Amino acid sequence: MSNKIETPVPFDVDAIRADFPILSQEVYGKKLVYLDNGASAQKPRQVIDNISETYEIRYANVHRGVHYMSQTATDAMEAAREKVRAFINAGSEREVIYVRGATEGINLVAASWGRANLSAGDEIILSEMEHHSNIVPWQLIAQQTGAVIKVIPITDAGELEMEVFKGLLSDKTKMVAITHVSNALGTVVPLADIISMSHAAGALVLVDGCQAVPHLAIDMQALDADFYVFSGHKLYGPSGIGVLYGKEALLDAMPPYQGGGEMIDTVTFEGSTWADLPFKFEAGTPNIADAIGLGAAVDYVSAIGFEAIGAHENALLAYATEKLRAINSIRIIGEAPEKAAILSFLMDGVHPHDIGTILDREGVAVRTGHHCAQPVMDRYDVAATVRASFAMYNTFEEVDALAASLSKVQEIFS
Ligand code: C6P
Repeated sequence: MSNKIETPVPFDVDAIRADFPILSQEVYGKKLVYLDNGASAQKPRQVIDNISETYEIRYANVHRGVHYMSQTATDAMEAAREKVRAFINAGSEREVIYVRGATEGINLVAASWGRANLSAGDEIILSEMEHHSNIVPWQLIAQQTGAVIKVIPITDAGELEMEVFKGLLSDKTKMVAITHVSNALGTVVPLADIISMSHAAGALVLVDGCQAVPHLAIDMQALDADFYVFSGHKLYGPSGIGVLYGKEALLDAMPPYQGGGEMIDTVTFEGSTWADLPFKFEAGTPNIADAIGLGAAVDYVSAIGFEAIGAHENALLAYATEKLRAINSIRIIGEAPEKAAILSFLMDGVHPHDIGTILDREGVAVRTGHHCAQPVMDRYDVAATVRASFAMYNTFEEVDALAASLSKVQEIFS
């Protein structure tokens, strides 16, 4: 058992676990140890109930009907938007666009802002630690506009080479698109510096906040990012719903991304005019129940608070790092001083997929592979890693279970 590390603030992890029905399951006759939260987090009863309640008592299409049920659903969806606004401290609900997830949010900005603002020779700066979702949409728009992509390299420890970044910035730089927390390494990037340096060079900044929002408090007005995206499903909310935050003046000036119902003001065959924000970017019937469910997830996380969540997860990460370092065949990939809840590693002579399969039989769910971050794998000259990613409901005993299962893998292969 653990040589007891404690979360340094009062934190009732058992009470939290009791909210998540799936966590009490057994797999292959073993207690489920769910350490794949970076891929998707489990849902508390409060979110699950909220989604079924929507279909039971407040469901109809939104923003269209004069009837009671449509107005009730519309009110609930817009109340959830206000919860999200408060959660990220955006200045206005007009800056909170519902999208399918981070991927769609980045595609929206790359396509809409990019088509209107990029031309041949303009530069987009990305980093070597980006998820494919924050690479490919920029490659697509670069191909269409003749813009050029530049890449910030990373150090052996998994930090951004900030001096190189400084050198890459110029009056050609139009966009810096950067992750807040790396999904493959866990690195928390120095966002405040990146944003102020980019703005000083006249560039905009899009932040991929997918792996940050479940772990860190974020404040759009303090951060001053131009765009920020995240997915609901990593924040204990439903899948199929996410958020694009954008500064109002920028969103106002951008052309629509998709056309259809909801996003128009008037339509004739001669031409159409657009609805106001945020609806200009929400074409078609939205994901109503999941948008409302995202509001329930935001309520859930906010009630616990990031001080407590961060303290617990950081203690788990420190404990897990120490435990894995003690297994001599393990090499941790990503050892930046600022990390959030993610531990990627390799074991000498054992393929990550074999590790993942053996761990699975022990009830321990981890992700193995390139984590949709192939440039990170190339940087460390590996094909794949094993990744344990923690959530607020994980325990020190679960870290012990991970370490014990890894010792078993080592024995099997030695
Ligand atoms: N990363 C992981 O296991 P979507 O699929 O749109 O909800 O999120 C995409 C995405 C974008 N940026 C980062 C930093 C991410 O981590 C992810 C999703 C998952 O790491 C699934 S590949």
